[in-house]
Parts: sequence; structure tokens; C-alpha cells
Amino acid sequence: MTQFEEVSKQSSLHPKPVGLVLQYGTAGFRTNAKHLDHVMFRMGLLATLRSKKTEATIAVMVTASHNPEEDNGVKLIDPMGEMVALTWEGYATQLANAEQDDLLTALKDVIKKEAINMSQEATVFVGKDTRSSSASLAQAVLDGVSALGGHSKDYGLVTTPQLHYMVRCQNTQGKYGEATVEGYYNKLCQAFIQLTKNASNCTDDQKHLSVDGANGIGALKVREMESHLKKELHLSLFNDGSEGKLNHQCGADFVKVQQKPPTGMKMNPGERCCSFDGDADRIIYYFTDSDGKFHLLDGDKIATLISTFLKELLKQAHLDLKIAVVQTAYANGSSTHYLENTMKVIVRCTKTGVKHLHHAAQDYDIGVYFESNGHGTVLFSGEAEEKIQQLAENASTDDETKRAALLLQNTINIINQTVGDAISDMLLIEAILAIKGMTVQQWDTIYSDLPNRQLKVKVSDRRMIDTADAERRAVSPAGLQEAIDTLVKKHRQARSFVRPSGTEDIVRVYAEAETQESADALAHEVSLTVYRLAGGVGDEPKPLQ
Ligand code: G16
Repeated sequence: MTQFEEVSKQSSLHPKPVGLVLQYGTAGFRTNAKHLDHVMFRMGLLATLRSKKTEATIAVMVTASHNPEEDNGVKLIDPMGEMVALTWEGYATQLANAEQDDLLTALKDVIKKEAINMSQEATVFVGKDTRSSSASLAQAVLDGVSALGGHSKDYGLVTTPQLHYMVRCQNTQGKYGEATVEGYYNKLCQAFIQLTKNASNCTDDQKHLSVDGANGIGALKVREMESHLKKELHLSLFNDGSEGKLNHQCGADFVKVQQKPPTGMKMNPGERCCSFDGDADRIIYYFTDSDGKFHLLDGDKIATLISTFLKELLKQAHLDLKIAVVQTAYANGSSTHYLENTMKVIVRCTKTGVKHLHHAAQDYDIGVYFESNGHGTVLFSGEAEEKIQQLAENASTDDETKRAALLLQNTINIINQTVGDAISDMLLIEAILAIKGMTVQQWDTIYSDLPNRQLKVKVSDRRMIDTADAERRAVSPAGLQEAIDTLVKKHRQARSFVRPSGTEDIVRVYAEAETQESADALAHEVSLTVYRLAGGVGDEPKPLQ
């Protein structure tokens, strides 16, 4: 049987529902799990082609991250652990939407366009989150890989960033680390121990952190990692999946959007807490003060903490490296103001989606990128890493320079540079707070967020909304941006934008203003405008209580 006959035969076991059309979104395909079997099989085929083309290992992660339990999705991972190249997103859409009888034609079209040598070996790593649908969907991916004669390695239950990490390790012949979950814990935890070993200001109380695992894969992995760090970091784990539902009233997305603590978590006043999302690629910190007020430290505050730390170390090490922070339109106005005017770092704004931020961050010696929702990491250029390493190894450098260079070196080792990683980010943040002897309250006061609100509006077809200028302006439907501009003028220090979500079937609305009442009112007014101009579905949005 030829490869293509095998694909035909196997694909009939993963049939596409006639007429179903799916869009490749912010981070791959994402919808109700019952519509995804054929997509997974076909992404197995595509990953095999990508592996042949790049002559490297590729990965496929089965997850719908922050979405509800009944959804699922797929993320494709390129050789260096980054999100798949944009042109291949187009091929993914082409394959996912080809009707059953047209699948081979669509597949051959990709092979021709990319001039793929079909006799080249292919290897695909596969991982999955804890959703009940993930096991059979991961099997569909594996079926797709084997139908095209590719080799696969099934990592089973892993966080998304762990799978990204494995791919990078594999394709760099171990230079980045060992391509095992144990190797990942060893590298990160060793770096954490090295970073914090001289943090004399750190009391036992400060070594404690409460973690909301969103009832997902992150909880399992924190448990696995704990034994590596018993003395150095005391973790109390909540929402570990033993009772609650994945992402339901918990997890990073819930906490960020609702601006309140997750359910299922015991919080004492002043205690440092964090939440992961459903596949552990995002993290958010928070605490409640003695008056019961909730304080959120989101991706913007995390980026500020990390870039301040790095800037200080670069100064102490006398290293002249260009550092930039990459954000999206969701970045709180206060954070951008602080970064540009007080910290005097370069700030870039890209479209939502870590793939966009990641590429922008690659333009600098050190690129710190974070979405407000807590998805982010730090990238070091090869040259920057080399300079830091040379300095750390140079026996004649003075003490302060050497100490700073060693801290920078371990900072590089603690960071998962492939993608945002809740576990790695958590360890880095904990290390920075320990080294600086800084409390979560002190971190929170670096700048004050402008009050803000995020809302969702359901419309009949969210593609009606098109945006420009890194999603800060709506270019369609006609009149929408003008209406938003008029509403914004009614409030002080206000800003608002709308964009179609790439992971849920809704339009997102963001508003910030001088007071919470003002931000809430503006978000509601803009939601109503979207509802009216873009074909709202169901009841009109109601004002916030
Ligand atoms: C994904 C992307 C993020 C993005 C988020 C929300 O996160 O990786 O970059 O911010 O979706 O996207 P949207 O607003 O388009 O729905 P995750 O953690 O769900 O994979």
C-alpha cells in the first residue's frame, strides 16, 4: 500500500463532518471537543510533513488551555520550541477544512508547495492536557503521524510549555537540556537553588506560596516538581483536580478577567498566591490585604518585575545589552507609562497571541514579553548569552560583576525561552522576590493599575470585526471605531478597544479609565455598540452591578 492509500484508509476512521469549517485561531484550532477528531488526525499528518520539511522534530499539543472542559484544541510546535510558522497555519486551515474526498489533494498541494522530500524521516512528539477528551484526540494525532510513516513519541500528560521545551532539547542535541520531564525539573530547580542560595533576606514565611492549579495539568506537574524544592520553596496547592472542574471559577483567566480570587483556595490576608491556566502556560499573582481588598499582579506587573531585575543586573555586570518589553493592547496604560518613562526601556505593542510577541522579542538582546493575561517569557539572543557566560567564567572580574553575571546565567537557565511557562515564570518570580527581599505588597506598589474591565459580547459572526494598529482600532464594521472614540471621550484617562477572540466564539471588549465605575460604564457602553453594530446574539449586554 502506498503512503497516500494508507492516509486515505486511516482518514476514513477519522471522518470530517460535512460542511464543518474551522478557523486557525490565536493558538491553533479550538472548539467543542466533539468536532475535533478529524482535525487531530490531519494535524498529525501536517506535523509529519513539517518534520520532513524542517528535518527536525515537531510537536503537537492537545489542549484547549483556558477554555472550558468540554472544549479542546491543538497547538503545533516548531523545531526551536516556538509556535508553528505563519505559512503553515494556512496549510493547517486548508487540511482541517478539506472535505473527506479532497483530503489527499490538499495534502499533495502542501507537499508540492513546500517541495517536501517524502522519503525524509519524520518525528513528532505528542502531549496532552487532563481533559476527558484529550486521550482519544491525542490518539488521532498519533494515527495521523503513523499513516504518513512518521515516528512519534507520546509524552502523555504534560504542560504545553513542557512539550515546547522537549522539542527544543531534542533539536539542539541536548544543549538546551534533556528532553525528559525529569530533565526539565532538574534544570529549572537547580537554577532556582543557585539563584536563591545567597538570598539571606528571605524568611521562612517568604518561602511560602499558594498555587491554584486550575484543576488541570499544572497541578499534577507542580506536585511532581515539589520534591525537587522542598527546602527552598513551600508550595500549598489548591484546585488540584481531585474535586473541581477544569478552569471552572478558578485558574489564571478567571482570576484576571473577574478580578477576584478563585474558588477553592484558602487565602490569608497578605499571603502571596498565584493561579495557572488549564495547560500551565500562563500565571497570575495576587493577594488580599487586611481590609479584604483584592490586589492583582498580572502579566504587566510580572514583566515590570522581571525587566527591573534584569536591568539592575546588567548595570552591575557592566553589560551593554539592549532590553525591550513587548506587550499587547491589553497592557494597562500605567504599566506602559512606567516602563517607558520611569524604567526607560523600549516598549513594543503587537497583536494578541504569543506568536506575535515572541517574534517581536527576538529583535533585542533581551526581549521580555508578557500579555496582561500572564502569558509570557524572556528571550536572550545567542550573543547576549555568550557575553553573560564569558563574564561569569572570567576569573579576573571583580566580585560585584561576577555575582551579577552568575545571577544572569542562572536566570537564563530558569527561564523556558520557548514559550510562556507558568512553572518557570513562578520559579523566576519567586527567585527575584527572594533575592531582592521584596514582599508581594512592595512589588504591587511599583505602579498603580488604571481601573479596567474586560467583557465578552456574543455576535452571529465575530469575523465581521476587523482591526488594525495592533488591534487598537476597529476598521470594520463601519462606524464602530468612531462610536468607540466618542464614548471614550466621555471618560477621563480612558481607552477602549474591541477584537474578535481567536479561542472562543465571542468578541472581547477592553476598557480602562480613571475610576472603576468609569471603566465599567465604558466597557458596557462599548459592548452595547458592538452588540448593535456587529449583529449581537441573545439579550443586550446589561450594565455591570
Ligand atoms: C491563547 C494564546 C494567548 C492569548 C489567549 C487569548 O492562550 O496563546 O496568546 O492571549 O489565547 O486569545 P483570544 O483573546 O484570541 O481568545 P491560551 O492560554 O488559551 O492558549
